[in-house]
Amino acid sequence: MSKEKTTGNSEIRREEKGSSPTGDRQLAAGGELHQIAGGAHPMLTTNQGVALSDDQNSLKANPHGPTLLEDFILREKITHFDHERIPERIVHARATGAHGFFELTASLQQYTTARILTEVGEKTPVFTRISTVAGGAGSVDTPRDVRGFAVKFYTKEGNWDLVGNNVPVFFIQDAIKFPDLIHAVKMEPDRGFPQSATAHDTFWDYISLTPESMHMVMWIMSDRTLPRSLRMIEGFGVHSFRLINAAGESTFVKFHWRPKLGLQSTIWDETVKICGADQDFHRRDMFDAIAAGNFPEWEFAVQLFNQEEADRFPFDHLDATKLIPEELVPLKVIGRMVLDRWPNNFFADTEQVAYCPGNIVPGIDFSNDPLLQGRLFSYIDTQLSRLGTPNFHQIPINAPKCPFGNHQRDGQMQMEQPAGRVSYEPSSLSENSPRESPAKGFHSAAIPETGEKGRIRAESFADHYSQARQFYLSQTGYEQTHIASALVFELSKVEHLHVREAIVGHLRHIEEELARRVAAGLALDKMPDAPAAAAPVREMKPSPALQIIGKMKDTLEGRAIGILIADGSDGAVIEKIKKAAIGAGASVKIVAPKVGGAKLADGSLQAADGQLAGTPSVLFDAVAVILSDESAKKLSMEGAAIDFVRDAFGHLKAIAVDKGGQALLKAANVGQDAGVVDCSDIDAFIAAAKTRQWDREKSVRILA
Ligand code: HDE
Repeated sequence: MSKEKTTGNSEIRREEKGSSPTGDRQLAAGGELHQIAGGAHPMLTTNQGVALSDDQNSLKANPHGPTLLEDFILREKITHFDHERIPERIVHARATGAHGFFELTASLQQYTTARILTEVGEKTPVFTRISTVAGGAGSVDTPRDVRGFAVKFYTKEGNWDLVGNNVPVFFIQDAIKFPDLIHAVKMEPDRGFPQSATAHDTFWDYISLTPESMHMVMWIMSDRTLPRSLRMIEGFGVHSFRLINAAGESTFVKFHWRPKLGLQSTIWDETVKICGADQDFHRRDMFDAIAAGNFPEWEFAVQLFNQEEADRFPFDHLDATKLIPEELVPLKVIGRMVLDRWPNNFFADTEQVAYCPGNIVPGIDFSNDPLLQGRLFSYIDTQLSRLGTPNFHQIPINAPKCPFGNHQRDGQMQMEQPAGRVSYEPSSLSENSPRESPAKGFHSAAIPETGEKGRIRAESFADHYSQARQFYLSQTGYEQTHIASALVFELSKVEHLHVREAIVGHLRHIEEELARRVAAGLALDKMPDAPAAAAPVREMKPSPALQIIGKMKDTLEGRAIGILIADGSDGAVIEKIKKAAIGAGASVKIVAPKVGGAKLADGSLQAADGQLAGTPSVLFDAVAVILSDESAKKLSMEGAAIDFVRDAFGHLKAIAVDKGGQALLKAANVGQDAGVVDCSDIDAFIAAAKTRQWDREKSVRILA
């Protein structure tokens, strides 16, 4: 190593001289074994396996001279870097993925031959990817948006992909409308904003002219689109599928995921602030939970029904803007999914995974839902453009874990080396080339199809408002208020008055009182006319299963509690709160003005998990504020401390305080109610922390 080249190298040189705990021989890229002189690290090589002597300096003609084109090491490294990104998904680009398993707990043998649904106790590996829809790959985790909920089951009979959402219905009834919907929701093409938001003109313009989306609009304006954690969302296969049994009989099925931690959402003001505090809020939450061994878990359930039952439903189950109320067809829990392993590499798995609703296994089949039918084409096509080759199934995350093989050959990035002369069938030249399996292979359900061909929408798809109304009327009063307020917020961002009015017109079919609240929130001077409805609005029985609040669990598991402390705080009180919160299943973080910690009343140092300015109360489900009088005084001059308690109160959270904490609340002008608890009453604090102080909301913000 010549002297003038050592700039920036000293660290590396030192490491290379260290002793090797793992032995000297390492497998370097390219598969060749290299001897490393006394080092603990594998040799750094080019992609051709050539060892690098210097990765800090490019090749120059002289110390101050030009860089030489001959530098193949520089060119290889930069070229690879230039090509690191692949086209991101046109939708669902931003996501969190994890490995895990599915375990069947009840057999569906009566209905299907699929082994994954009949072999009780079998654990099938899965990879699950939960996404937002509208934003790009680098967008934030917490916009108001639907969450994609895609599961790849690596079954013994091939891969089965259940590519669903956290909302059981969809915006549109026919796949041909999807590009328009997505163009309308994505950032507006002339200005390039807003990123991952529905609150803009083109989205609401499109919606106002698409009455079939009204049911979905109710769902997206509810707090379902503001999940507290990805571990606290439901998942739905959305479409009806078919199960086929050994006798060839078919039963319709809808698939559901139900979170073990129950449902929980944030509220809008909190969501906006979370976005500022931590853009990776959901990804980090999932990563931390898995790292801590708190594995996210869902129950898997089905709704089963036959054609005769379907004929009696007051809606068409092939219309993806409709759901089947649980009260009409109860859910049967048949298994569970546990996510217990974070990918080794985000790109390799979460980015390269290629789901396709067309990936199904023998014993499962499609329904005629026209949205599903269109999806069966779209996903393979999009993977070709994203991953660039028909061999994307060979990428480890996409490859089946059961034996597979056929006569498809060659193509870009072919990783296999099939031997022999035969790459076709039928053939008589090979003893062991793959053949059809009439008995075990995939069979489509033999469903007779009759009728006239045409670009037709079934008349049974015409009712666009009844289930939207049912959804709204099924909510608690708090949730109805949030829906109304969300509509006011979103439509207030819409510049075109006629679009605001058109939406309010639709709301009149859903519920007159909702339309009035939104019209008042927008200060419309007169109530817009409702558009003509294609079918009369039916009264349907409210379905409490559609609520979030009704599905919250009485637990602190998976929830987080923040304790704000400063110099002089009482260590015994902090310890007591911590113990009780952890005992109830919560994780606890200490927040202090300085990250190194605070000097407690007894002189000991309490380390902090987060610095106050970077750890606002929006990151917690409940907070405690334990302060000496002097620190309370100091912090009452600190905006971050004032915001900490004001936001906790404003976001309806339980707050435990000692005398100093109470003083900070007073300085922040924060009120008192049953959710503000003295720290001596730990039980009351824990009970209050398990819920939100819903009644408080009307005292902290103006709602529609
Ligand atoms: Fe998708 N959708 N979609 N979608 N979708 C994609 O495929 C499409 C629809 C869903 O984590 C794309 O690989 C069409 C409904 C999820 O990788 C694309 C239509 C539901 C994911 C595509 C729909 C979904 C996607 C983009 C109307 C819920 C993410 C990237 C017929 C049941 C999967 C990709 C992942 C992704 C097309 C409607 C869920 C372009 C044409 C309804 C969870 O192929």
